[in-house]
Amino acid sequence: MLASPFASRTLALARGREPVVALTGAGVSAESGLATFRGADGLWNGRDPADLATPEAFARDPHLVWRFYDWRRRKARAARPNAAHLALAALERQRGAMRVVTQNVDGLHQRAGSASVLSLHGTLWRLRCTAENREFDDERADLGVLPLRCECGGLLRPAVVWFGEPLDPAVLAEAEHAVRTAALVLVVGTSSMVVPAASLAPIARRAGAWIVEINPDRTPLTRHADEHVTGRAGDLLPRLVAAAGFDVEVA
Ligand code: BV8
Repeated sequence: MLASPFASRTLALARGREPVVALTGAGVSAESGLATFRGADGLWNGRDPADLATPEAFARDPHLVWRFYDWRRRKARAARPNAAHLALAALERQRGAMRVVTQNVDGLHQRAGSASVLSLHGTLWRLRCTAENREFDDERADLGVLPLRCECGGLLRPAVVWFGEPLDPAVLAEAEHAVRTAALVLVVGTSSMVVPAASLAPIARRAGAWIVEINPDRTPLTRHADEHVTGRAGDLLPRLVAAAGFDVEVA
């Protein structure tokens, strides 16, 4: 077996019984073919995705925003969980005492079998009626006429957290509790630029957690991490899980 690129303390904690949290971002889904948020064909229809993921954009042009989200749903449905998603699910299943806290809305952690996913920014697979403020699951492949409307006539929107919108306080409180009580926090595939998600790793570190960043690049978190392992999540996470003595599912 290849020597593990991970520090012995990382392996000891991964092998141990104390709680582990995996904080993930778009980079975990990159190897499933889903472009990262900043790299999200950054030229989606000539626009910056972040300019489309706002309530102002939706109020201005709900049809355009719905075309963006319909495109993202189609890409996410066609994608398959990759070795990174499967490795985290395998670790949770065999080790226990583990949570995935994700910024992603694609649903791939859940499809990989992770059972206790905290979705900080909601999901593509739920809709909200803007008139009734009612949410419901919707996994349809074909959404039909856009922008989507509720039977009540109100505009439907994706049940995701847009820029400028608050996160669900209960979800954020649960995520903060998870990182405060974790012994090991794996920060995987995120540029650590969007708050409050990016504040979770510093909270964990102040509470005494061992912070391991897995990313091909450096990020604003890198110099605060106890360990930065350079590389792809789909390569490194299975190696971490195997080096910690657990079986890894094949992608
Ligand atoms: C809020 C859901 C308050 C929708 C998303 C100025 C300064 C500081 C902060 C702000 C500011 N102006 C505004 C803010 C706040 C703002 C913010 O943080 N802005 C940023 C841009 C500065 N935050 C908010 O608005 C949040 N809300 O603050 O509310 C409030 C309180 C009360 C009342 C009213 C308001 C809400 C933020 C949530 C926005 N929604 N997504 C959707 O997805 O469509 S954000 C979206 O972008 C993602 O969810 C994610 O959070 C973010 C993208 O980040 P990443 O996931 O990290 O992806 P990225 O592409 O950036 O990086 C990918 C990484 O992977 C890279 O590092 C790359 O190297 C790596 N990688 C690539 N390949 C691989 C890999 N790693 C491993 N393996 C690979 N193979």
